[in-house]
Amino acid sequence: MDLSKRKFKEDFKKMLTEVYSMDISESETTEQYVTLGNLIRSYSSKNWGRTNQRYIEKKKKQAYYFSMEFLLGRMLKSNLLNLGILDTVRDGLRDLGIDLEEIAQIEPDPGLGNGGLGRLAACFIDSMATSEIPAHGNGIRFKYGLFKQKFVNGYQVELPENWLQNGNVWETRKMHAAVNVRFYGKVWLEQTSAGVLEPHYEDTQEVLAVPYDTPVVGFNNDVINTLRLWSAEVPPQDDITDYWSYIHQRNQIESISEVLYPDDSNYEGRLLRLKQEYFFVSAGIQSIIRHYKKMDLSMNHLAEKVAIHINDTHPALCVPELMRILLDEEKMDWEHAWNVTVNVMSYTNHTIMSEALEKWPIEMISTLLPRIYQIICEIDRRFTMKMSTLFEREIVERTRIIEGGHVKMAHMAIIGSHSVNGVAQLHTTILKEKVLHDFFLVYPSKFNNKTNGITQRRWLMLANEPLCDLINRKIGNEWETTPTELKMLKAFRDDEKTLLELAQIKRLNKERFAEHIKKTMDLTINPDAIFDVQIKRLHAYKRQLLNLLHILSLYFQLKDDPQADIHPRVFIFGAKAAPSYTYAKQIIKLINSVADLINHDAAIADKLKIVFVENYGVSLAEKIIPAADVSEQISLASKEASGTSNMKLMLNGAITLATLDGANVEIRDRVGEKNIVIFGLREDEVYQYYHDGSYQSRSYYENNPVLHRVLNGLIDGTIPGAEAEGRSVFDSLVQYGDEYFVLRDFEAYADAQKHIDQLYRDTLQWQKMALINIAGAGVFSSDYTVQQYASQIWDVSSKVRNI
Ligand code: T68
Repeated sequence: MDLSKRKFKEDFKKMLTEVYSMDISESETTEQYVTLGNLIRSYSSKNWGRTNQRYIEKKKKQAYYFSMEFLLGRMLKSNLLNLGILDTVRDGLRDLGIDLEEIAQIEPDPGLGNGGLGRLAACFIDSMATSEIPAHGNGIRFKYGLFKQKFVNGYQVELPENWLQNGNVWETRKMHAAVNVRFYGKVWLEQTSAGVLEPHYEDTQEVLAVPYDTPVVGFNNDVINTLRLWSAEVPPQDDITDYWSYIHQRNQIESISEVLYPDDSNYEGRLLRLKQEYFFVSAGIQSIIRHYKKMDLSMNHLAEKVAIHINDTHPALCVPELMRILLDEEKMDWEHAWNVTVNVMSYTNHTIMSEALEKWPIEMISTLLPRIYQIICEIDRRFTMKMSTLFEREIVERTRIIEGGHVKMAHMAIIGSHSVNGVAQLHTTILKEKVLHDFFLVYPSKFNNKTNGITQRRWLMLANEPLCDLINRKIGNEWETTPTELKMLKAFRDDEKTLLELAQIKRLNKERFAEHIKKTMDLTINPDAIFDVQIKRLHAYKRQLLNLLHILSLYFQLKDDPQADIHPRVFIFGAKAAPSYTYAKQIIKLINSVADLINHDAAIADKLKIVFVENYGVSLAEKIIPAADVSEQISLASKEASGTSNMKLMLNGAITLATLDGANVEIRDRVGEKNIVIFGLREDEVYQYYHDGSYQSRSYYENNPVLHRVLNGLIDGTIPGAEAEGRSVFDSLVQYGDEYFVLRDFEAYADAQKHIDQLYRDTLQWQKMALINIAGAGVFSSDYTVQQYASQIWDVSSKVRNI
């Protein structure tokens, strides 16, 4: 948008007076933040309305991304950037004596997601608006986001994340668009005079779903899409007969949108979770149908105007819910309704971990959602009937929805969708060949890959302005809208001046991060050290333990030989563990105890430091990633569906140290083997071990002296304060089979780390690798990813930019 600095300053002062009756000298940061937020909203409101109007007038097909999680991060600067007024506003505020950075820090970081899956949804909505794709987000307005993590004596403690406490400037409550969602009760079908079956309900519980809309601003293109998040409320009642039972009922209803479940990979079979899933699915679909009806088109054509995306299985009830509406409310016959539903729906799988696969007990679904359960039974009946004529009985039994007393959500999503995708090439291959092989036999053409992506706006333009400026000076700014243009940087791969500038910027970012750590943790870290970063949820398969065992081996090496030739390192961790995941919490405690030991050992001094940041989330990631030299992507091959921090770190010039897992494989293909450090078991070797059952972790403990010493260190009192955790981890690795092959990969990992140490010593060589990584990161822009979803899955228009 066009905005002069003069106009901005006037508007800002006027808004401050309107909202708070204050002038600038009286105002504090909080008021300035709210004022600026309101001003941005007023600037965008016209284009928000216009975008919607355009979609309606042109009867555009629209896509709806249904996701339990949207891990948005702060929105102030991202909105300013996308509106094209970041610099004007920063300058204008400076004139008024206000620091934009300070205001930006006031914004709570809406943590409405656990990790990669939720953050992906946030990158996607940003990219959809930017790519001019008529597509919106649909989710839950959780009152409490992912818990706030504190360390007490090195243990993770969870505190509620009350992000809405001081209001939310970005959202608008849309009472007129509220809908009713029905739970419980009895249902029976009666034939009408016209001969159709009509459901009748008794004793149901009605929940009012109230939408809160947030604008999703496209980058420099006047497009503003919508993120619609639903809140659960009690429907208005004019006769409250029993006050206390009303209060009880209200609490029960409001609890539906109260808190995000903090389990990122373990399925939580709780009733409240099932309620959450149906709640936002039903509300979202009802609202889409309401909108569609305004176009006055037959329901048979729904799939020409609407695409619904099921992000993981959490919204899989979309399938029976749309069927319910088409059958019961629109009076369509089964075949037509099913045909429409399958054409509307598409599904993304994000994991191969079996413990994450949702399956709900029949008892629970049939009690909570009796009509939905009837429909699921009928989908299952028709599926098994049809497939029995085409495939062996075992395949049908293994693929059906209802089995062993449970409703399998992934099966429902696959059967009810026309597209099923994995999130990286390797992941999709594993789905087709292993995890979902039966379904691949049944529906080969449904399967496709869409490798994840990240938005370069948040993860480079906002997080790393110095690097961004350098890139613009070297190659211009076309990459901002066509990220593959970053490849132009390769022309500077041997240009010493550029490489030294790159080194200088990294150094500056490391200094800034070191200052932050000094301030927040009172820990001094040396910017000349290698900043080695592992930031992701704490999970055994991600193998933070492998990292820790290697750190211990360096520690012992330095204790034996203080002169050992090891380049100084700062190992940076950021990770939350699911509150019920005991083993992950033990690993956190162990890392913190090792940090205590090493960071306070005067003999080690600056050579090794461990920084485990508390409460890792989007805002901290924005600080850590630009300062990273090494990107740890060390999951057991086959287990990490894609990973996305790998892409963010590479874009910021970190060198990837990785197994060939998830999108690491594609990163290697992009940058070439010389510009990444790969180690460890390959996916086929892992499967071979599963097949022949020959892995004996104990033999690695017994035969590798370094590993022997390190593992003994866990149980011989070397690490004060973590005796129980050390023992538990030791046992899991040595006694109980080492499920994720940590000991098997240790030696290869230690060698790879040595290689990193050597490479880092040659600054020019290292920066050349960094430059090639930045230059190769463009393909991993989520702009491209969503453009592929738009054209290959949703069949909606987009502005495609030269993939
Ligand atoms: C992640 N999954 C994958 N799940 O682990 C990661 N799960 O490889 C991938 O890059 C990313 O998705 C995006 O595709 C998750 O983040 C969850 O957070 C989650 C949340 C609730 C229940 C299950």
